[in-house]
Amino acid sequence: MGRKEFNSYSTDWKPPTYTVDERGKVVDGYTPIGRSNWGRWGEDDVRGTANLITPELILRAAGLVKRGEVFSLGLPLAEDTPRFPARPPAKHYITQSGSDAVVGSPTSAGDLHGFVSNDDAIDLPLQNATQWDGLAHVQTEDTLYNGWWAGNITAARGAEIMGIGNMRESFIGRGVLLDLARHAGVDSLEPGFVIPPEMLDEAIAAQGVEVGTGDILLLRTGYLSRWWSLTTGAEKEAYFGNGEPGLGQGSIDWLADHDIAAIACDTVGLEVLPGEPDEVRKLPVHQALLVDLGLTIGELWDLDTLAEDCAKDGVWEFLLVAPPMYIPRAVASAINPIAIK
Ligand code: UVW
Repeated sequence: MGRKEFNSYSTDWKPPTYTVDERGKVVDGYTPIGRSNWGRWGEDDVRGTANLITPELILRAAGLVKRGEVFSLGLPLAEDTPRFPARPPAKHYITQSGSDAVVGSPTSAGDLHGFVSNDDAIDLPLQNATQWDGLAHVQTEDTLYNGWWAGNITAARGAEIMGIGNMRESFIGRGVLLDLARHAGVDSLEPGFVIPPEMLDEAIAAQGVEVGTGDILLLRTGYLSRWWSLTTGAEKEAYFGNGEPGLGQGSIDWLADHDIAAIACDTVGLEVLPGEPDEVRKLPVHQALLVDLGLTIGELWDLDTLAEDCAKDGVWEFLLVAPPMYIPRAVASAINPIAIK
């Protein structure tokens, strides 16, 4: 970057050497450094591994519903909900209140005068609370998944390419939960703990479940359940600021090998924080999954109640219904994922 802070510049900055073609794709620029799904679903693809969920897989996932038991995996969209401290909390407010009518103030205009209703709104950072991070969330060397240029996303016009709205019919399929905290015999994996790929295999074997093509994989670390035991605001800020357990670079090939459609977890960032000492780039799991593999990431999913139920009946697979909101040019979406057993 040329700019460091106000009125201060780095002499290390170099202008880009790549060019951009007429479709908005980078030419002679970044290409994935490891496993890659670029081109797998065509040059124009903007959905990545969401393409793996076929109608046949959705039908099969629907067959997993045996008891009609429904689990909401979404955190409340409220000011005190767990969130990354650098992002402001959700702010919900009433825009029109029927209470005003009680004291005689009209709440509706024109023909509707006399009709009394309550309206509301919410200010919500889309990377907060339970969310999908869409494929436009992260760029590597000015490049997004499948070689799209980062210049397609601007503050003025949003994500003109690869907005989360492309996924509005996605992420309905077979969900598989791996309860890594339970498998390790702890309430919560420790901040900074790197989940090794062998641990994923061990949990799969211990739970007697399989993970394969088109699945939506959910990882429970126990991180959120510990958060609920904190009482003061300062404790909560410190908790989120002091790292979290998560995937390391060693799991990237595992995820690519298992050909999953999406991955979600109960932490803020899915990957281990602080990062590993030998990391090849910043937040390497984000860059590998979102940019190189086109694999959508879910964060801050509330998996505790579902995990309790799965431990009780020994069934760790279910129908998962988790499409993002249809916000055409957004890069992420808050969601209320639903698991049905
Ligand atoms: C972190 O905040 C670490 O990740 P994300 O931007 O995906 O929420």
